[in-house]
Amino acid sequence: MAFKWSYFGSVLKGPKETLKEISGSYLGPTIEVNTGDKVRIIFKNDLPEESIIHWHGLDVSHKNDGHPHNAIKTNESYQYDFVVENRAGMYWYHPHPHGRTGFQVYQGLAGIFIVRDQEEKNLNLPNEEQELSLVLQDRYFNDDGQLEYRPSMMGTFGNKLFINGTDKRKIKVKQGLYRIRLLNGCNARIFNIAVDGVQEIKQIGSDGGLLAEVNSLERFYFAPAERFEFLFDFSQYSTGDIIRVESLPLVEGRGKKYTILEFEVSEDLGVMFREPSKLSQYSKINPSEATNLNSPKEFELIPKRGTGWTINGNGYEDNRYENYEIIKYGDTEVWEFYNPTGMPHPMHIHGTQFQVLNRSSGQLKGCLDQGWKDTVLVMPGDRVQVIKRFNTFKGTFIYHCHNLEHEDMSMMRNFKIID
Ligand SMILES: [Cu+2]
Repeated sequence: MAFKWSYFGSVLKGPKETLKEISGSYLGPTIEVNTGDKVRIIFKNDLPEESIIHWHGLDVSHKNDGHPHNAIKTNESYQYDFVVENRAGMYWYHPHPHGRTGFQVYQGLAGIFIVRDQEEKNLNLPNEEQELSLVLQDRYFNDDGQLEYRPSMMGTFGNKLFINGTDKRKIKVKQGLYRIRLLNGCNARIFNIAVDGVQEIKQIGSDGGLLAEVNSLERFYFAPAERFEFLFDFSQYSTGDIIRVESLPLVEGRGKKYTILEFEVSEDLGVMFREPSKLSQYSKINPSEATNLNSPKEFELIPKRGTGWTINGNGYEDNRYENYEIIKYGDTEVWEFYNPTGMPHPMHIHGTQFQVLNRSSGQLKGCLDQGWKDTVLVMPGDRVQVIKRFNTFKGTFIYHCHNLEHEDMSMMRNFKIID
């Protein structure tokens, strides 16, 4: 495949199942750990330019977060040491050097990071062969079949879809219940996902792991960096049946639907699993816990001539914060993202997972607002309030648009957690 760059890994110490290669894929190895595990990762940069790795969704200290400030040069190494504090879920890793994230991810740099815990194990969800983790990405290939990076104010969009870093978009499944995790690993593409002929998609998890109970959806917007987990029962189908996961037009009547991937039902019977009635301990953050419930911090997502995309008119500057970007350690705050532009912006905040309090366009719009989140889609015209605890690590972190071209065009800022 015409991809240039990839993460390669090997286990130096510990269980060798911690790393799993995806066969034929340009993605890095899938990393799988348990909550509470102590992890040491040595990143050696063999690229011809600066880079650093961000562990997307993991709650780690500044030093371990892949802040652009910590990017290393060619041939240099960077050591990460952290304890996995997150609950079970699908997280991921990708580069984060300022101005080059979009390009580097596009070249093939990304991988899945799975966390497991005891609570999840007790549920006996479909596992082994009946658990799928799928990364959706698009790439543009020109007439000569060469990968081409074409960034613009809109982002970059491909003419070819990849599932888990391969062009195999038909997946053979057994007749049984499956747990399917999706990650939108595209630079800029937002899907409007539906499953052909299915009225109720049974969501069980989000960015930060399992929900409290099954959430039924007919369709949903799926933005870069978001994760979505659902249960799907293939035993209701017959051998040879094809089930299509599709993307509908983002705006009804504008554009055509297209197939993202297909499941082909084989004659094999899968292991019997039951859908649990209760999923996970999940408690909503009480809004009254916030120090600023009545005066949320507002973040306006706007373009600016000469800068590109900004947050409140400010582009990214290393080691710069506005007053409102300084947070007292231990506080819980409400942040409001306001999007007066015509483009959607998936906003990602590093550090702890947050919860979506409300959005002005209403809950029925089909955005993934359930559960613990690290990325929230802010649709054109929308005001979205999220509530977040800043109670784990002090130091400097970033928040940004996860349309990677927007991020590289400066739609990123620091926030600092202080005593
Ligand atoms: Cu954006």
